[in-house]
Amino acid sequence: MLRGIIIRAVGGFYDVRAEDGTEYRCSARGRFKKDGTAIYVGDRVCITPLFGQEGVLDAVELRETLFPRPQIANVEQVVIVCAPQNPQLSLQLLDRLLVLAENEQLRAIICMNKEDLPHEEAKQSLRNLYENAGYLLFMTSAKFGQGIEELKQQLCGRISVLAGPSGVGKSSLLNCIQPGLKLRTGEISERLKSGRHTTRQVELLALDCGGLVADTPGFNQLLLAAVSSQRLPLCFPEFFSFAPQCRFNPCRHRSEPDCAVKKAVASGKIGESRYKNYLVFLDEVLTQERRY
Ligand SMILES: Nc1nc2c(ncn2[C@@H]2O[C@H](COP(=O)(O)OP(=O)(O)O)[C@@H](O)[C@H]2O)c(=O)[nH]1
Ligand SMILES: [Mg+2]
Ligand SMILES: [Zn+2]
Repeated sequence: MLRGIIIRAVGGFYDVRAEDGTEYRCSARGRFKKDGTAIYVGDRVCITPLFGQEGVLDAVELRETLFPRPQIANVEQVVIVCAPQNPQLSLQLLDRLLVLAENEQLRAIICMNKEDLPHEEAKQSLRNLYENAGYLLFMTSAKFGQGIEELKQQLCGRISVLAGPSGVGKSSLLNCIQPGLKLRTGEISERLKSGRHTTRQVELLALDCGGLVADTPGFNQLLLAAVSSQRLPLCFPEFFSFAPQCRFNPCRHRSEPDCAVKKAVASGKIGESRYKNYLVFLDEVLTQERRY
């Protein structure tokens, strides 16, 4: 018996990377199908090697987390990639991804790629908003190889997923971090793909420094479906130190009197765009809840 992690699912088979680094193509035991056991990329498993690089999946270990989109088990951190331009920086999309990560209690770090493009304004607002909220912020240029080592350090030994809009350079960054991956890059092919609704399989890529990372295709829309209105305020870490001073507990920080979070926004201690996006999301999740 060998322990390993499922890195890919292909046509009813599971590719498992064993602890010694060998990959095995495994079929699942019939009983998994019979008792309807869900098996995801990222699951830790036990396998029995057969001949060559083939094996049988014997057991699936208890899953710690399941990242919703794409579905990957046991992800520890989300690297949210953005760019100062091309595509234009969307703070709302960034906040949305941060909320999704926080809601799953995953570590989130932010990477502004395309540092070679004019970026002073974007960098300043990212610093003010997100370093204040306690997030690690990295500046990179996949084009010129800048900041790659620092970002790589964050990926080594962890299971991560790269998220962010199409065209910001996620695949390019991974190609820099791990030469030899040869991931397809380029906005045009990406757009065509999403236009044709081709689903790309998720895959965990192994890094030489240890650790696994999933590249994700772009998305058009990202709903906060799994987030409740009670949890939403807890997905904004910079609210934590103020919320206990609100008159109401729990407080939605919207129309409640004597709200310490609103006061902190007014005095500039909490970023205005963060708070504005919080209100947008609150509306969204309340509407969702009313529907059910
Ligand atoms: N100027 C600049 N262009 C980049 C950089 N990184 C990626 N690109 C380009 O941006 C486009 C999208 O890159 P890609 O890696 O496919 O983005 P993804 O959709 O996030 O995976 C490609 O044309 C890349 O060559 C960078 O650091 N600077
Ligand atoms: Mg890509
Ligand atoms: Zn409040």
